[in-house]
Amino acid sequence: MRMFCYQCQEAAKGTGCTIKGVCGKPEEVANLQDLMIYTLKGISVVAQEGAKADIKFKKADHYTMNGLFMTITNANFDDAMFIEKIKEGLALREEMKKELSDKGVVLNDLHDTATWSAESDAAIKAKADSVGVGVLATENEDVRSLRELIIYGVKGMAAYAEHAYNLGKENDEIYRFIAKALVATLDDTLSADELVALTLETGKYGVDVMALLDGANTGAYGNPEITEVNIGVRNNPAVLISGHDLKDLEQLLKQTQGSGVDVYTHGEMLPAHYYPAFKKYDNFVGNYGNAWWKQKEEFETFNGPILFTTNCIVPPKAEHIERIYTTGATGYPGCKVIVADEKGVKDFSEVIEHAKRLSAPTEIETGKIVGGFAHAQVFALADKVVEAVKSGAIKKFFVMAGCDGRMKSRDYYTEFAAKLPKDTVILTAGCAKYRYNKLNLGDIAGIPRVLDAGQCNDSYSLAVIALKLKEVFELNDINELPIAYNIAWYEQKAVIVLLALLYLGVKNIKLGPTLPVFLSPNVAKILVETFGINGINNVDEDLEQFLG
Ligand code: SF4
Ligand code: SF3
Repeated sequence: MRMFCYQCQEAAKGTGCTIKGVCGKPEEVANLQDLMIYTLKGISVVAQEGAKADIKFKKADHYTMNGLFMTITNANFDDAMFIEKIKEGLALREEMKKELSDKGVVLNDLHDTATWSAESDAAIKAKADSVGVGVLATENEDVRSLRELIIYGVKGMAAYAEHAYNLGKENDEIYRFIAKALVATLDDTLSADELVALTLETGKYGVDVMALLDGANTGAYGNPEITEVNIGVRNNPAVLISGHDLKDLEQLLKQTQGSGVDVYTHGEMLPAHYYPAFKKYDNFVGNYGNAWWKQKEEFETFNGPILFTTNCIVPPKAEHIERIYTTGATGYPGCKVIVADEKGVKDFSEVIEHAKRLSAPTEIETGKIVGGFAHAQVFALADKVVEAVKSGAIKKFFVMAGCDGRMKSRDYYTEFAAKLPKDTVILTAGCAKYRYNKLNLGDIAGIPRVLDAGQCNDSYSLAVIALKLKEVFELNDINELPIAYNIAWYEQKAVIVLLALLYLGVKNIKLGPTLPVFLSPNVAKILVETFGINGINNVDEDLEQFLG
């Protein structure tokens, strides 16, 4: 087997990608991503030794966060970037070891992750391809399953931590946990029960990181508010910005002011329109297109340059590469990378000048979509919502947060939303919303039937809303609320969102369109028995089960 990856919902044949990723990730990149994780484990081993002696390595915290983020599905396909990053990691690890030994800390019997070295790019590639680095190095399938579940959780955690960090917000406890979790995945003495406990603890830090990011986003840009977002176009050249990083968007908007270049959002950047701080930019026109997987066609008609701030990148057509720019953790061979200076400032002038040489976007749809129902906005409507529940006008809420993806089986979510009774409301977040946010499902006493809280991390808002309703209705258990969970997942941010919901005590979540293949039968059994997690069936039967 040349590669093995089973971290996302599209893993080949329901077992794992072994020749090339369904996502387009080639074998070399898959193996380098494994080595990236391997390197991060080694750095965490050394960082843990430091922590015992009260010595902190801030640089390692940030390096680990970014390295994890780079390995998320569809974030980075650039083998050269991984090689450079791994070299940087090896140098950092040795620097950390030297500092520890200078301070009298004795480092004995370190794991291979913390001792291996490579003198050349070829040696790094050889190490990446070697047995013992990747997922299958753990032979027991249950231990492997739990270890990977934890690793995918911390990947999602790292992504959210990095967005918060970009806005100047950090939480050292999250970094400590990430290091602890990575080291735990090397520990052969841990029992399955201990790994299950660590999985739940991952969920706890998942809640913390989403709260941190929520505070960072709302602190910088205000609380999301009800907003109509234009989905049509204007006649100016434009930049399309995709991904999840609001700081990148802010810098782009500032730099495009007065340039004659418009800015549109794509995919997960749509919720940026809900923040008050971005409303002052009169060139921030609207959202172009749909979820990530439709980007090939949509980039064709957009005509202008595209800036990726995070996942999800689909390997572009060759003729689009020269107008695709990446930044942050993202990368794709041949695409230009915009790097921040030491103060975090990014110069997007090249992207803006590029836009001026190209045509305005071609219109693919017209109209508006409504969103902005994060916790503060919903609390502002609390009286109305509570009244609608008490009067029976709203019978049930359906949390349908998560990811979208290209599989045909995801039509389920469109059909499910369309068939929901008229006295139900969908609470959504993440790119899953594109499956039903243009269906015009109407409203209940002025409350739209699709309430979009924002990006996938804003699932935190949905949890805050649920906890608030529990308080208002004086219930003992979050599961007594008239809220059902039918969540769609694709990549590792959805894993941390799921673990966070489990940590908060949410039971009976339906997870689809398929259950993660990285859950071994025994681990899946634990999740089913302890939390009632179950897969989707067909829409009619599932509706019956939810409403019956
Ligand atoms: Fe396959 Fe998903 Fe891994 Fe890509 S990220 S290689 S599609 S399992
Ligand atoms: Fe979507 Fe990639 Fe997960 Fe942030 S953009 S939710 S899939």
